Amino acid sequence: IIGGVEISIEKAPWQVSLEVNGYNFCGGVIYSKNIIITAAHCVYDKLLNDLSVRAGATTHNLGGSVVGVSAISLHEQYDNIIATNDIALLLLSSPLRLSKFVQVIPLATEEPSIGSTASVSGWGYTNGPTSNRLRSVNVDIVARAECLKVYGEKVFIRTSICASAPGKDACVGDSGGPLVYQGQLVGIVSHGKGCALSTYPGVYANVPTLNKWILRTASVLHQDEE
Ligand code: 4AZ
Repeated sequence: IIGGVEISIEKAPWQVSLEVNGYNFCGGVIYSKNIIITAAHCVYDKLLNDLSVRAGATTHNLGGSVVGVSAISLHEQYDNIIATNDIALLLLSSPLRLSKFVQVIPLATEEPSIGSTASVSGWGYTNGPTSNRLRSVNVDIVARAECLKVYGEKVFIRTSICASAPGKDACVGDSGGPLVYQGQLVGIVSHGKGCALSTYPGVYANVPTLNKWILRTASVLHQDEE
């Protein structure tokens, strides 16, 4: 997170840390007590047995509760070269215990209007002294035409949404984490050219346009578990 502030997990209790061998490498979002939403590029090359999810922790790699992953569903149209449809669901091997620090977030069904201020959080690169604590920053929803112009129609598709603010952005390591507007999940950190470059907004998986995919895929995962 570039240009943000430290927050405690109670301010973003839907945020989780994805870990391999106890090491944080991406973020994720609590969809239900059994299902995490993340970026496909975070998990497409991972072995199930190596992956774990830490919930309820402010400091990455410390505290909260750690749970294993029993299944991964990648978006069928995820493109690992250009990161379109960069979304995946993880089925947890045991349910999360919800608390003040561990909460589900509802999905937005409509895109916020241009200029709406949303917030993004994570343990990623800060462009400053490294912090092990969760950080958050406010970014504004950018007009689709603007992102189409800079990223092109192959990369910036209907299921993408972008956001930016001067000196503020998500960055490496924040991928898979939440973009939140009015208490609802509107995006999943995906990619961008650099971080906080003035002409290149951050690109997110567009949750309102992926809503049906998330519901359908989650219901299949929930069934598989029974
Ligand atoms: C990354 O490499 C990454 N500025 C994530 C987000 C952004 C850029 C890169 C957005 O994981």
